[in-house]
Amino acid sequence: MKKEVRVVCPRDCYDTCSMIVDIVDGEVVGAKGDATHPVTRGFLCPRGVRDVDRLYSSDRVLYPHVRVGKKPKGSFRRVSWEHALDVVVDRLRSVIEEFGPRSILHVEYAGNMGLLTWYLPQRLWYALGASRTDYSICSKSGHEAISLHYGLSYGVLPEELLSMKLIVFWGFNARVGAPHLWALSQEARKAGGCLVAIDPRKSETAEASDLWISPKPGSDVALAYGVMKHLIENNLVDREFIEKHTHGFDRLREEVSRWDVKRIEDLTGVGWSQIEELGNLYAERKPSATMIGIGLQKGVCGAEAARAASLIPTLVGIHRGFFYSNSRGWQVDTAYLTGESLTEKECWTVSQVALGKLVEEGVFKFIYVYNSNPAQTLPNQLAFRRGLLRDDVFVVVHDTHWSETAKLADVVLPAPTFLEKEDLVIPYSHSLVLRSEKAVEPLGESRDELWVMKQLAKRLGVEEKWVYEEPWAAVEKALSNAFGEEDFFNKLMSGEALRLRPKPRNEYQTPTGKIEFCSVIAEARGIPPLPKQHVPLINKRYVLLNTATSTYTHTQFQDVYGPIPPLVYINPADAEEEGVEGGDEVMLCNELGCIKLKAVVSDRVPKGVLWSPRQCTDLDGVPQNAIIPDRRQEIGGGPTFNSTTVWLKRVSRG
Ligand SMILES: Nc1nc2c(c(=O)[nH]1)N[C@H]1C(S)=C(S)[C@@H](COP(=O)(O)OP(=O)(O)OC[C@H]3O[C@@H](n4cnc5c(=O)[nH]c(N)nc54)[C@H](O)[C@@H]3O)O[C@H]1N2
Ligand SMILES: Nc1nc2c(c(=O)[nH]1)N[C@H]1C(S)=C(S)[C@@H](COP(=O)(O)OP(=O)(O)OC[C@H]3O[C@@H](n4cnc5c(=O)[nH]c(N)nc54)[C@H](O)[C@@H]3O)O[C@H]1N2
Ligand code: SF4
Ligand SMILES: [Mo]
Repeated sequence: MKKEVRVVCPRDCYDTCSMIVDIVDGEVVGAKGDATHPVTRGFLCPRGVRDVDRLYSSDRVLYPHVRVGKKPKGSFRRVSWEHALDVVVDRLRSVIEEFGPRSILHVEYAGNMGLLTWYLPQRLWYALGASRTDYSICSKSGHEAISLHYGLSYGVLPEELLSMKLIVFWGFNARVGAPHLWALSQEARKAGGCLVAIDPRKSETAEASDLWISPKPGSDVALAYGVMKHLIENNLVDREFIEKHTHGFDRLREEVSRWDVKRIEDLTGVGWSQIEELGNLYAERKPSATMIGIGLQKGVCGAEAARAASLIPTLVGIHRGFFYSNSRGWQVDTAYLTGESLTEKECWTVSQVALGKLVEEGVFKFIYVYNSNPAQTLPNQLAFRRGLLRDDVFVVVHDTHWSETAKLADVVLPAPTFLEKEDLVIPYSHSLVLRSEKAVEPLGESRDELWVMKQLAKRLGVEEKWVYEEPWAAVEKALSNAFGEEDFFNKLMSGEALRLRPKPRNEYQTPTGKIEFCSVIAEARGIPPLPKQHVPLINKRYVLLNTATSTYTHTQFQDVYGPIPPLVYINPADAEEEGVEGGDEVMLCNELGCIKLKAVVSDRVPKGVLWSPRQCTDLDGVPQNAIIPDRRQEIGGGPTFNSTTVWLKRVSRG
């Protein structure tokens, strides 16, 4: 028997596609993009089309397992759910008794962005008063930086790209990371729009854009000031708009006047004529969209770059003429879903970026991980792993697959993938929400996150009623303001696609109610009120950029496409200086250690810059994140992956 089921791809991805999944005799045989969805437009990325292989992959965790023997050696033994839950609950009880709930840490992220998978299952941990992370690993710094000037960080909606005359991808490799936003921008281009990419390396997006600007890594604030200087000093700004909707223009003008052309050119490595060209495009081509990449803000000066870029469209008179992520523009009560606003207990929040050291020190005695693979994705990775391997630290992982973290755990629990459960996903770019149906029954003995949470809660005797709330009732409450429609819930349940109600584009949640070039809140907090250029990175060492590739979502899909290639790209001039040829094995080293990769000599990276697929494992099995420092940004505490500096040494001829 054949049927089609509509599922929403819940991966941490800008596009949140609607998928049509083909099922024959109860088995998924394929998936295609929903042609009726205005952003999915009938196609899926290389990951989406192979989700069926990930569903039936031999890497699936299908049964509960407990470790036999000491970590890191030892093996896993399949056990019943009863037994696994008893083991977990016994340990939870004894840890709470001896060390208190603060020594329990739950670590989760966006492996599946579904409300029933990611958010609601946290209620148990909030009821216990366990510790949590600050979710700083990805986009937080950029959100907070842009919010300093705009109140909230929401902006352009993807479908508006179709009518843009100019689209600037700023540290945003959309062709790889957001293929549907990229496809929409291609339509804009066909209609006469111009595409610009600002990226130190010739990314897939840069090579397919009309103009590629290649600043030195971490110099984007200087570049943005250059563009603003050109606009202000040549009277290309929208005076009336500035007068009416902004605060602090004089301070910006003063700052800009301190930036001379030579200093900008030196810092950025970009010629003034190219900066003028970009400025003129902004002045002439309206409307425009400045697409600020999450990648842009993952550096020491990342949040500063994001806020600087966001100010340019304001100068030319566009309300929120940028896109970063619209997640903070929706009215979804996530604190209700997670239980954060329901608990009376104080829950300690620790840095996700700098988690490694705390775990290494044994601060947490019980760590529960789901929906994330931190033993591959967190910086200062070796410290994190040493922590997981401590005798006095008990680690439980609930995952769909045998992730690196699962392999280091004491108990591993099987989770169904998004194809085996129903859910609701709130996108972070577009506004369309539709229920994701269950395509097939859970494989093996996999049980969903809510089931596990309730089992644990019952056994622990947790009394808070909200831990046991009917899931869809909780979702209905959390979304009561999200759509601005009375009957939204029944409509969603019957399969209708609804649009989230975006906040008005010309509303600014700042102290002055205006766009603040000079941020009042920043000033009060002792943060520079205007974007600040930090000292750029280029010195005697290389800067190692590490970003997404099209066949993997972070560490996922290695069971489908093979290991993330352990490669490093090096500019031909640097290769010559270092005596490196393509195929050679090279060491990248810094204070944290070394990783060994295969060299690719390529002018896709400029001199002084290296690039490697992010989160790969090196030729000796060492994770890339072993050499990525856990330095946090001042604004938002975000990561600095793209500010990793290394020296390079050839070890053997390929
Ligand atoms: N295929 C795929 N897509 C994904 C993901 C995935 O794993 N795989 N992950 C999703 C997630 S969680 C995220 S956070 C996003 C990330 O998606 P993006 O925001 O596109 O981020 P990255 O791919 O990290 O980097 C984007 C670009 O920034 C450039 N860059 C690095 N440093 C600088 C700098 O200092 N200045 C400038 N101007 N550019 C710089 C890099 O060279 C890179 O080409 O992608 C999402 N989409
Ligand atoms: N070197 C380097 N490291 C980085 C970055 C970088 O640029 N460079 N980027 C960072 C960024 S932006 C991000 S967002 C993080 C992402 O870091 P992680 O969230 O750790 O990323 P994933 O590897 O996608 O891990 C998701 C896990 O969730 C599991 N999973 C998927 N669906 C489900 C489900 O329905 N239920 C359960 N229980 N589990 C599920 C998957 O099998 C997988 O093991 O990585 C960060 N790490
Ligand atoms: S990973 Fe992103 S682009 Fe790929 S199918 Fe899912 S939502 Fe679409
Ligand atoms: Mo991310």
